[in-house]
Amino acid sequence: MYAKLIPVISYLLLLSATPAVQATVLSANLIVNPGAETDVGAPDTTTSVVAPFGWTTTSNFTAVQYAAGGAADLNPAISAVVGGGNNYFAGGPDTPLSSASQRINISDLSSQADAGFLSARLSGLLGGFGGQSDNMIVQAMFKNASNNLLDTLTIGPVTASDRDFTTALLPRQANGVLPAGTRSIDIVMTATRPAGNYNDAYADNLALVLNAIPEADTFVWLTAGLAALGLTSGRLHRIRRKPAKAKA
Ligand SMILES: [Ca+2]
Ligand SMILES: [Ca+2]
Repeated sequence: MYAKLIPVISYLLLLSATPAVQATVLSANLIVNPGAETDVGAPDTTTSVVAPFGWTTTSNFTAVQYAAGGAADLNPAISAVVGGGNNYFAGGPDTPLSSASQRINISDLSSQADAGFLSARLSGLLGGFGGQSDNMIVQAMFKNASNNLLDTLTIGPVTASDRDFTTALLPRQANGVLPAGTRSIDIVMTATRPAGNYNDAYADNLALVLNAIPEADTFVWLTAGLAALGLTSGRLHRIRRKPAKAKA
C-alpha cells in the first residue's frame, strides 16, 4: 500500500527541489538549428556545401536552399506545403555517407531522468529524390555520464516507396521514456546514398522534446490527493497512482 505512494512522493519532492529556472526546458524543442534556418544554404544541388550551424558534420553534409531546386527537386512549392522555410538538410555532393550531429546536455535534469519521470519525443521531416533510394535516418542517442549509450530513438528511413517514388518530405516521430542515468542526448542525422552522385537524403524541422511524467492533469490530481492524505492519513487506501505513460 505505502510502497505504491513512494514514486508519487518522490516526484513531488523532486518538483519542490527543482530550481525555478532550468537550463533544459521541458516541452520545448532542444535541438539547435533544427531546420537549417540559421544558415544561408547551398545555392545549388550539384556541388556546393554549407555545413549547417550548430552541427558537427562529416563528409559533404550540407544545408541547401529550397530555392535551389527545380520542379523535380525539393523546391519552394514543397517547402510552402510542409512549412520547411528557406533551407533543408541533405547528404550533399559526391558522398555515399555523410552525417551531422549535436549534443544536448541535460545533466540539470538528472534527478527527474533517474526517477523515470521524463519522456522523449523525436520528430522530423524525412525524404529523398524521385525514385532514388538515398535516405536519411535521425537518431536520439541517450548517453550516461561516462558517455555510454543507454538507449536510442530512431526515425527513418523514408524509402522511395514510402514517397510513391516522388521527391517529398514525410513526417516521422518516435517516443520513449528517458533511461535512468541519461546525462546527454546526441542527435545524429545519417545520410546514405546507395548509388549515383549527389546524396539526396533529406531532412527538415527536427525536434527533440522532453516532457514530465505523469502528465500535468495527473499531477494536479495527485497533489490534491496527497493534500487530503496529510489531513486524513487513515484514507491512504483510497489513493491510487494513475499509471505513468509517455505522451503521444
Ligand atoms: Ca527548414
Ligand atoms: Ca542521388
